[in-house]
Amino acid sequence: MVALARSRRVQPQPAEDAAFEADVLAGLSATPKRLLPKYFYDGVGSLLFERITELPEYYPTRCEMRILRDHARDIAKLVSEGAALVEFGSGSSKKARILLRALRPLAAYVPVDICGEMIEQEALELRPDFPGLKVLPVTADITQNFALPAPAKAAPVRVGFFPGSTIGNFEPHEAAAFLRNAGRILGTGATLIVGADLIKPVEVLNAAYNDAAGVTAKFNLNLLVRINRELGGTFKLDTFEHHAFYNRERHRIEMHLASLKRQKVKVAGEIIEFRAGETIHTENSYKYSVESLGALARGAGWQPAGVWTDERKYFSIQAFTLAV
Ligand code: AVJ
Repeated sequence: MVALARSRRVQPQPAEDAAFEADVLAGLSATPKRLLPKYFYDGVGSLLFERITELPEYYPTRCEMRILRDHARDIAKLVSEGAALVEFGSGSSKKARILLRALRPLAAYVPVDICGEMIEQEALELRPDFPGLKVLPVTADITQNFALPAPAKAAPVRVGFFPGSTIGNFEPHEAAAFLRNAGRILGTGATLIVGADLIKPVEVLNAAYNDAAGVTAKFNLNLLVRINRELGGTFKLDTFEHHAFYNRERHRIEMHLASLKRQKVKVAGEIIEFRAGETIHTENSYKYSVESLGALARGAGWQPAGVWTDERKYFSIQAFTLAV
């Protein structure tokens, strides 16, 4: 379990601060207003997301863990001895642990995450459990280019691991760009193991993003808390409401923060005006089919190499190899 006491304050880099401010101001000045979901994951946001994964309505994490446990041996066959495992957006590394237990000895495990606090802590907890494994965390935005640590570069082959359906946060064209970029980072002979949430009955989807305990609402609203703290924002939390719904045409869950009244809010010295009912679009969570993700990956230079799903076909783990 992730304890609140565990989170330390780490000063964000000035460059990250500047990017956050610029992205927030651009998003709140746009029509319709929007914010990028990657900014959910400050220390508090990462802990709230951990709580989401334990909610009864939120099936993706449990399904993915089940698939990993049931098929770890099969999946491990795609990772040769001495390979480097690079995890994109690793968060708590809970899923990597399952995979790591099934894998042959690796050159290194490289968790990459935007939340430095989280992965440094996870690395500390992982090392004693996997003695002999080089755990080399990289704090980076996975949508940007980043350098791999030397032992991962020197390995004969690199395997990407992108669990959690984080790929669903990207627009389809961005997902394709991400997959192409991952191919560049991982290099010749690479394998990529991706977790993707599947299209399913709308009631199941809507419940997963509108939990009874209100944790998803808190997670969504935490973005405003973060803006208030880091950018001198004046958002009044009780004047915004969590909205989440499945958009059938676009196969995605949309999350919004709706202003309950007409109001003005100050952010980083700028005044942002809201109409009553106007929303900030904070997240898309795209749902795929095995075929639609396969087509996207093929277009980005990857060849389908394996698919595993749970019994209800709620979630999928899909493997690809880099086409030469
Ligand atoms: C981490 C992007 C996979 O889309 O289900 C959970 C984030 N947002 N509840 C998802 C999220 C609201 C999650 N991903």
